[in-house]
Amino acid sequence: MSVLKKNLAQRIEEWRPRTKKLLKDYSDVKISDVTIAQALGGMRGVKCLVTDISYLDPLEGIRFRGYTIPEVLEKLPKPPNAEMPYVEGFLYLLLTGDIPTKKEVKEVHHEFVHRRHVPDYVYQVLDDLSECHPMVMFSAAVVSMEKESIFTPKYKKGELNKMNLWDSTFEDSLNLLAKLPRIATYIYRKKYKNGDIITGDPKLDWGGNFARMMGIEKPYDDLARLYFILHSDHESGNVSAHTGHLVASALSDVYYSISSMINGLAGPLHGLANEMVLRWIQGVMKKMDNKIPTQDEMKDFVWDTLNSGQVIPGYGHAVLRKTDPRYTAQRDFCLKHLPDDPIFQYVNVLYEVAPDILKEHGKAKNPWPNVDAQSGVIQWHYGVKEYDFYTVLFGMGRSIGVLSNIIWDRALGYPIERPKSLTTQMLEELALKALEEKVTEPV
Ligand code: HAX
Repeated sequence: MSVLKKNLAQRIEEWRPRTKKLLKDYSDVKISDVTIAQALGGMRGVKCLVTDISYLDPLEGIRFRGYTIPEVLEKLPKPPNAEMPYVEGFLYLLLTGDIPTKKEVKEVHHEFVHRRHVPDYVYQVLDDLSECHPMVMFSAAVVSMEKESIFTPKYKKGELNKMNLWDSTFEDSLNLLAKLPRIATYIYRKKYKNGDIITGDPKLDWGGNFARMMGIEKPYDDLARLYFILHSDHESGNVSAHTGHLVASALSDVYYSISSMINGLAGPLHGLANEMVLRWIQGVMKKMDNKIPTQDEMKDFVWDTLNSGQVIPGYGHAVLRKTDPRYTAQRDFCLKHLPDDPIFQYVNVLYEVAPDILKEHGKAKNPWPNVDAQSGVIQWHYGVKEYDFYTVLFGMGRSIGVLSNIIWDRALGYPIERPKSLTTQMLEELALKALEEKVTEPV
């Protein structure tokens, strides 16, 4: 058994009694009330999911296993001469909660190398779908590999029980993750580089090999590592993470679950926002004839968008109430590596004016930028100018977090998800009852 799997098994054994005790002794302790606004409003703020992989504080931003983004970037081992940590080490952290040693990271790397072969039929699927959106290709490639699942045949043979469900889920997850850099870069090179495919180098780490197969020079490898880490997880309630968790809760294997999570990520209010940001910025650039706008000029563009009933892409968030630290981490990367990039200048001017305008506009609860406001500009700078591909990159990163969650969901025996629906009439009756109770309250 690999070191990662052995340590994970130990953590699971240690953790299980905590979940069991909560269920046995405290199952009726209330953690949330649900209002009509929440039932009709996308369940905002309803506390009804549990994950220990990451936690999103509205004012502080994301912590992965208790570590902030700067802490993760500082503490995790890095490849030689690299600025950013190994994705392999980050996976180790998400799964076990421990900062791995370099030796442990190397072992995960070897696991990935050993599992990275992509079956021929996947290339056939990708070739056949090469006229489709890259997210369609990505999702289809993942689900086409369902027949590789180790979990599903074991389940059918009756070999799985609540104690060992996680084991074959772990195997499927590592097999899938190991193949993602090859699949994503094949999509990119097939679609946008005349099918000129670049072979991988097993000596390189997940992020480094991805950069190589994209055909992009340093420091794109560091950017890739940073990007995948930042996009991995944002606790469980966002559309992609929740979809992955939900589908997996029916014990669909991870190929089905990750394909579904990719489909959720494809929407413009979620993962596709990074593409929308760049489209918006470049629309402004065109109108400005590439001249960097003054703050006043940028204000006019922002108001024009708002007045036409559109959202400012890359701004706002359902949970966050400050500048997304994932935005800040990418901004720091830009300040170091591409401070003079013209699109980055636009992103900066937008940052200077948009929050105040959104506050004045008075609708968005969070006027600050999110992760997507900053990610497209870096891709563009390094030559990835095909917007449609950006969400595939997001999907690669998000797979790391969602798969870690699914493994733990299975380890802790989380059941099939099944919230309860009400009808509009029932809501009206509840509203009336609440009104009557208010009227008859003693003064
Ligand atoms: N520009 C203009 N209006 C905005 C806005 C923005 N950036 N963000 C929110 N609003 C509006 C909403 O459309 C909503 O208007 P209505 O009442 O007319 O429906 C109102 O403000 C209240 O919305 P909210 O409660 O602040 O935000 P939600 O939780 O409903 O939605 C979104 C969160 C991220 C979807 C939203 O802020 C948005 O559409 N932002 C732009 C798209 C974007 O950047 N998405 C990426 C988010 C991060 C992510 O998931 N990445 O994958």
